[in-house]
Amino acid sequence: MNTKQKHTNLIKTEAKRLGFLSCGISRGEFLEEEAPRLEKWLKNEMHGDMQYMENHFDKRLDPTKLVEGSKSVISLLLNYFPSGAQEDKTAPKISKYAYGTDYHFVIKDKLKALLNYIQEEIGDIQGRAFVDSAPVLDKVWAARSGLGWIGKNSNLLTQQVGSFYFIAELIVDLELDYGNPTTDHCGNCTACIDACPTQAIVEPYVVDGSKCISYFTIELKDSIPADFKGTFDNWMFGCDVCQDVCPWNRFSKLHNEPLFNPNPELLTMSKNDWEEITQDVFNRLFKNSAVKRTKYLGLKRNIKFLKQ
Ligand code: B12
Ligand code: SF4
Ligand code: SF4
Repeated sequence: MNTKQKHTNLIKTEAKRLGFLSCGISRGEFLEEEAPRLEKWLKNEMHGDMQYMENHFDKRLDPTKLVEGSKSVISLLLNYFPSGAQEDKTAPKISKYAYGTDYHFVIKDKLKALLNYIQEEIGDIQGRAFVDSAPVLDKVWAARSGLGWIGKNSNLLTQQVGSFYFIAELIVDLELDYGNPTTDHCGNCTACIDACPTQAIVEPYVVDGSKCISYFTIELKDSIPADFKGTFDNWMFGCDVCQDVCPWNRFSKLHNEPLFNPNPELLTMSKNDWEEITQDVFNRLFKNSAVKRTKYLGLKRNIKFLKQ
C-alpha cells in the first residue's frame, strides 16, 4: 500500500467512526463540464432571488481558487432519514431534513473533528470545511468521488440508501487516492418529474429553483406568487416529493444521529395547532433548527398560503 492509499484509508475509517454515512475523494480541479450548465442555469434565472448563487462563479467551479494550494476534495455524506413522521396527515408538512438540529451545526463539528484527526495523524495539512454555506457544488464533487450519481431530480442518489442525506466537504492540500464516478441508475424512470407539484423539474437533471416549493417556502423573502396557489401539496417548509417518490429511497436507512431527532411535539402538532402557532411555540419547537431560516413570520406566511 502506498502513502496516498494509506492516508485515504485512515481518513475514510475516521469519517465512518465520526458517524458519516460515507466518504469519497476527488482531485480538486476546474469543473469543465459543469461550467456551461451553471452559466445556463443562472442565465435562465433559475436561481430566482437566491442572489448568492450568482456570486463567486469561478470559485464555485474550481476549489483551487476557493482554497489556495488545495489538492483534494473530501466529500462526506450524513444520513438524516427519520423514523417518525408527522401524525396528523392533514397538517402542513415539514421536510424530513429539518426535523432536528440544524445540520450546519451538526456537520461543522464533525468536519472539524475530521480535519483535526488528519492534522494529528498525517501532518501539517491545511484545509477548510464546507457545509452548504460556501460556493461549492456539493453534489458534483460527491458524484465525482463515486459516492452516488446525480438523479433526474438533481439530488445525489445511491442504490444502497437513496438520497436522504446531506453532503459536506473538506478541501485540503494533501494528495490522496481518488475515486471514480458510478453509473446513472435512473434509467427510463420519470417518477420525480411526473410527481413534482409545481413542475419545477423542467427537464431531466435540471431543477428550476425559482419554481421549487423548497425555494418558495424557505428562500423567498417576498410573498409567494399567487399563480402557485393550490399547488404546494400542503408543504409549509421545504418539499420531499421528488425524493419520496424515487424508487431508490425504498432503500433509505434510519439515521443514527441523536441531534436529528425532532422535538416530539413537532410530530404531534395538529393542523389546527400549526395554523395557530405563536412565536413562543415556534421558538420552543425550532430552537436550533434550520426552520429558523424562514423565521416565525415566514412560516406563518407559508401556512397562510396553504389555506388560500
Ligand atoms: C441552491 C440550492 C437549492 C435551491 C435550488 C435547487 C437546485 N437543484 O439547485 C432550492 C432552494 C430550490 C433547493 C432545494 C432543495 N435542496 Co438544496 N441546495 C442548494 C445549494 C445551496 C446549491 C445547489 C446548486 O449549486 N445549484 C445550482 C444548480 C446549477 O445546480 P444543480 O441543480 O445541481 O444543477 C446541475 C444539474 O442541473 C446539471 N445539469 C444541467 N444540465 C444537465 C444535463 C445533463 C444531461 C446532466 C447529466 C446534468 C445536467 O448541471 C448543473 C450544475 O452542476 C446546495 C448546497 C451546495 N453548496 O451545493 C443545496 C443542496 C443541493 N440541497 C439539498 C437539499 C436536501 C435540498 C432539498 C431536498 C430540500 C428540501 N427537502 O426541501 C430540495 C430539493 C430540490 C431539488 N430537487 O433540487 C442537498 C442535496 C443532498 C443530496 N442528496 O443531493 C444540498 C447538497 C445541501 C447539502 N449540503 O446537503 N436547494
Ligand atoms: S422539492 Fe418538490 S417542488 Fe422542488 S423539485 Fe422536488 S418535488 Fe418539485
Ligand atoms: S425518481 Fe426515478 S428519475 Fe427521479 S431521481 Fe429517482 S430514479 Fe431517477
